[in-house]
Amino acid sequence: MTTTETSAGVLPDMAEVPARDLRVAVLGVGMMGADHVARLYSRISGATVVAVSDAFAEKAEQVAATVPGCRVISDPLAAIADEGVDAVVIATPGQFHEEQLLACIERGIPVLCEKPLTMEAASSLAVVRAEDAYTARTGRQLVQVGFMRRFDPEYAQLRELIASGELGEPLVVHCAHRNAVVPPHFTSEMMVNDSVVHEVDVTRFLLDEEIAAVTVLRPRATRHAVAGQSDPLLVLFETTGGRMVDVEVFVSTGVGYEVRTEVVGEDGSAMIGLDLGLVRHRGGASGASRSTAIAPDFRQRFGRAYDIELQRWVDAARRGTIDGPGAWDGYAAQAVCAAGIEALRTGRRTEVRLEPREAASQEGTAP
Ligand code: ISE
Repeated sequence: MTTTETSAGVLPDMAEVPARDLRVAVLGVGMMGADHVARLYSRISGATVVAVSDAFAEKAEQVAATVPGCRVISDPLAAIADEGVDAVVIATPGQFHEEQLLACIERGIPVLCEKPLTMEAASSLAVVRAEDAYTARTGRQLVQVGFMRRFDPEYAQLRELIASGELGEPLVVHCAHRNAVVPPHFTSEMMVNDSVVHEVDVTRFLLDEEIAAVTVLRPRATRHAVAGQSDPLLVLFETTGGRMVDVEVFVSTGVGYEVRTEVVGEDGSAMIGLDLGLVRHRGGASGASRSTAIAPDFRQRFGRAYDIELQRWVDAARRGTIDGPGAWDGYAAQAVCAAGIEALRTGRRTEVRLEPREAASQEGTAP
């Protein structure tokens, strides 16, 4: 391996990709973590899952058994510190992310962290600053946040279309984010923090500017809403450039997973997420009908996005860096969600408090 002299000492050369696979530890193997393990094992090249960790030992054993040679390391911090681990995927509950991210930065290994980056804007900012210090010494970023929609081919196409100028200036964005069903503990706050957070990132990704203020309205609730929940919600973002984005978030539709985004510009509009795959025509006693399939949940709708996200992350991590939304993007999303929660509680328009960015390198890379 060649090396580079820096003020921090001698570092392996970034451009050099090691011949062996990236040895990955996956922390948290609930629905999302287990999905990442299966994907890394069966569809992604250049990586091997060498360890998993989970608060539920039985679950960890079960998932480890699906990958030859995979160990269970019950303490996630021990997994991060393990000499046999080159990179980490964090899919643990959000309250554990800060400590685990800081440990990855401390050890200098790349990490892909499922959203939220951390639970509050202040702790996300602490992660940004810790990584800033590492980047200043090495020129590398380590933290990538799992906003998978950026890797979805339709979102990528929409972003390119906006950037081409063909729509003129984008003025308004309409978003729908619908889940068929959510677990009984899913509160209205979670509708903002867990669901609308994706539209926060999509807005920043498509429009390339920050969100300045958030308003949340509560229409009449569905009779299927989880007890105490306001479902659906209408959320309005105002961006620093004066554009507006409305989001209908509706998490108990009983229908399927529907995520649509329409950008309206000065010279035209464009929409993604219509699920226009196979269109089927059927006859029947009550008349002929036409139908298309709707994805049941986000793992199907964004399956291709997860594949691209993980493959690109593995390729970058083998060079000791990231390729996608970074810690700053995770922090900015948390700051907007904090304003969203305040707006939900007070019913008032709430301004987003975003600290100044100190290191431009924290922006992550636009996929
Ligand atoms: C979940 O955590 C996700 O990230 C899904 O993309 C979103 O649709 C769902 O509402 C969230 O609970």
